[in-house]
This record gives sequence, structure tokens and C-alpha cells, in this order.
Amino acid sequence: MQRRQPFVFSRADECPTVLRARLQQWGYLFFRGYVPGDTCDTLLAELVAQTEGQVALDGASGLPRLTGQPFVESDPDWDRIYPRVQALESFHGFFHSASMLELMQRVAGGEVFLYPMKMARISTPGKVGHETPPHQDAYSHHAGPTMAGIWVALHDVHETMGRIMVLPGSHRQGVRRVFSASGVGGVQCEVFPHETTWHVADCSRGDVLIFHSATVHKAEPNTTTDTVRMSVDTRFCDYGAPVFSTNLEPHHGWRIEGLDWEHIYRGWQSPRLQYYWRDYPNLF
Ligand SMILES: O=C(O)CCC(=O)C(=O)O
Repeated sequence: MQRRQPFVFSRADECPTVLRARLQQWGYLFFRGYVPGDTCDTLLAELVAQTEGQVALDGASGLPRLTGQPFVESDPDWDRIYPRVQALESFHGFFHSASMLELMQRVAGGEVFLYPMKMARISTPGKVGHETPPHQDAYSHHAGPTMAGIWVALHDVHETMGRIMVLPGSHRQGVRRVFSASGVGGVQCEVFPHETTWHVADCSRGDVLIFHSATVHKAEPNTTTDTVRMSVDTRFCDYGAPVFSTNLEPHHGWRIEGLDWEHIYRGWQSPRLQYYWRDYPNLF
């Protein structure tokens, strides 16, 4: 039996000590509308424009609609679309804005290192069973306890559209055993029998979820008829904490031929964020 309770809400202007205590208590922080709506709209339109007509923005609702065939991460359609998404300067820059960095610094209590690997999620309907399974980023990113995930809704995400859920307090049980799974990432972690209550909420564009590296989280299936859920996420840690070297690669650069930083950077206007991570002092 799986129960759902609403996310515990946080405010960015709360005392950082309170925010950090809450992160340790629940394993996550959820901020309503932290990213301005027009910033989300601009990035969403750019992501949609890379889908070669497979996804279109609905004029009335502003939501992405599936206009082509359903696909999941690592399908041929996705593999064609994703290098175009990854090449967007705005997509990589999104998490490096002053206000985003400020939020991460407040939560971390000091300077942060933002992982170069940036992720875009395109969860289409028609692919139930392939949604992100329960997992811990500590396992998938080989990361320690000061690493956290940061996930942003680029549009409103209602029930049935593939919301993100977290297992509150699950970060306190350490890194768990994993099993192979059919969804995004290919592995799922153990969920203990007593862990039946998940936290979740309908999201509005600009809502931000920050979660501890060991917090178990997953996506609900997208059971709509034609609405796509699109979001972006990345990882950050205390500056100087050990970072496993695969996190310096582009997301899926390990399996999509030619998806490397040279490809990604070739059309960029500014060199500022290119290879910013190269002198990071603690790789392993
Ligand atoms: O958005 C999703 O479906 C997956 C997000 C996620 O698992 C993450 O950010 O670690």
C-alpha cells in the first residue's frame, strides 16, 4: 500500500539553519515558485523546439503536448533529440544564475560546486512502467552526504503527469541495495516494507525540489493522454567535497556517440561556463 502526503513547504527567505535542519529531518526541501515564470517559459520553449515536432506547446494551457510517438530516455527518438537539448547554452546556464546559486549556497551553508552534468526530463504519456524508479543519487552519482539534487518544474505538473515523489526520512538509512528496473536510470533501490508514505505535490512552474543524495525518490507514471512532463535537474555539493569523475561528462555522453563537451559548446556565445569545472580540486 502506498500513501501520499503533501510536501512540507519551505521558503527561500527562511533562516538557513532552519532550512538545513529541515533537509536533515525530511531529506528534501520544496520551494514554491522560486524560479520566475518567464525564465521557465523561455527554457521550456527552447527544449520543446529541439524535439523536431514530437512535442508542441499548447497555446491555451502552456503545457507540452505529445504530437508524435511516445518515447522514453534512450529510445532512438530521445537519442536524436537529446544531443540538441544538451547543446543549449541556456539549458546549462539555467542552474548557474545568481539566484539559483544563492539558494544552493543557503542550503549548503557555503560555496557550492555545481555538477557539470545537467539533466532534462521528457516524460511522455504512453510509456507507463518506464518512469523513474525509486533510487538514490548517492548510488547513481557515487556521491557523499553533502551532495544534493536540485529539480525544477518548467510548467505546472498535476497528478497523472508524472510528478516527483520522495520517501521522507529515507536518507537516514544509508545507501541501499539496488535491482535492475525498466525505468529511467535502469536501477531501483530497495524500499523497506514500513516505508509506505511518500511526499508529493502538484507543482507549479518554477517550483524547486532539493533532495539529499541518499533520499529515495521516484516519478509517478504519466497517465495522461497527451501531456508531456518536462523538467530539469542537476546536482551540487559543498565546494571541495569529493566528486566522482563521471559527473564531469555530459548526461548520456557515455552512450550517445559524439555527445561530448566539444559538441555541446560549439555554438555557445560565451566561454564563461565552458569547462568551468576543469580545475575542481577533489575528483576521484
Ligand atoms: O524527473 C525525473 O523523472 C527524475 C528526476 C530524478 O530522479 C532526479 O533528479 O534525480
